[in-house]
Amino acid sequence: MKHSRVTARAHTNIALIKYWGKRDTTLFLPMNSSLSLTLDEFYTDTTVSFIDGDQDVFFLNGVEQPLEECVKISKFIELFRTQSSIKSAVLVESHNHVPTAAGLASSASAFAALGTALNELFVLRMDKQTLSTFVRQGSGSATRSIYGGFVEWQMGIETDGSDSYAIKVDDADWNIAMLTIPVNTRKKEISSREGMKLTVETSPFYPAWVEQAGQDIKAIKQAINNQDFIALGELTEANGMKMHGTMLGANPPFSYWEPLTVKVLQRIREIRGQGIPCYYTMDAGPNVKVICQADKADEIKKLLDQSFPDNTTIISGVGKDAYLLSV
Ligand code: 2P0
Repeated sequence: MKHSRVTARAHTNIALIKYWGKRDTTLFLPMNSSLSLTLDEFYTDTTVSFIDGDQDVFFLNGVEQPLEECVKISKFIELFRTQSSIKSAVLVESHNHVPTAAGLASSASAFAALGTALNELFVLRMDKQTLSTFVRQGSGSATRSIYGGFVEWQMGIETDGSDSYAIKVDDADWNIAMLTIPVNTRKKEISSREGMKLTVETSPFYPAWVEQAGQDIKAIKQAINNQDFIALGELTEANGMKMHGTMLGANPPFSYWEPLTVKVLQRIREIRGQGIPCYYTMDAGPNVKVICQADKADEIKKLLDQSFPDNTTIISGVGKDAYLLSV
């Protein structure tokens, strides 16, 4: 049945083994496989509907977006239109549900929600794995937001991207939580897309990153299989730091770190030293995420809020698969 209006929700995800670098910038094919945790606290709701005319229209949080944003979205919608007999223009209305100033507004939940909604609107009914290959072409990290829990984005080896998709590794229903410590929520100067490109092209550390990421993903899947939280945390922390190390080797060198980032990392190591397991990771920005056991999350948040009262820590549980809210 053809629907005239569809709404979908997708949650954001934080990589424990990072995606950093593309082998194909058009198809968004990564240089390495990555693995993430989907978070229930941060998500995007997107409504799509057919409209008259030949121009797609895009509203984000109630504000009509400028042409360059619409062009990106239109390119993505085109992937679905070409698969369907329906050729209509689409109105996209997206709402990001991210706690104020958390700095986590994410292309991952955005493209996963939009793709999930378009899959239904254009009556394509692709399975989740296939949908993840479409969503990937909006933003790489969105591939993983199709599923909840621990999710692997398998890099694949084909040149057409058909085997570069997400799979669910585990429901992460064994006492897992993640904390976010917002350090600075300004828009970053170097986008992750530019940052990873510069790193691939100029950092002599990059080949070592690819090799290490390959080893880390095998080891973390073993840790998840064993429900070994300590191994999971240690691998997460080490992998994130290796990714940030590649950027210092780029030409010109760059870093997303700020002075407060270093203080937060130090404090987390201290808390761990007191016997509470917790491990940090960072993405293309100065904010810190901490993986911990869910029953310790309140205690760690209390300690962090005491040390950083202006940077309130946000606790998140495990998010579920992207889904249709209404059709
Ligand atoms: C990740 N990041 O695995 C890594 C770690 C940031 C650091 O995926 O160019 O917005 O749209 O594919 O997905 C952020 O990069 O980049 C990202 P594109 P994306 O989560």
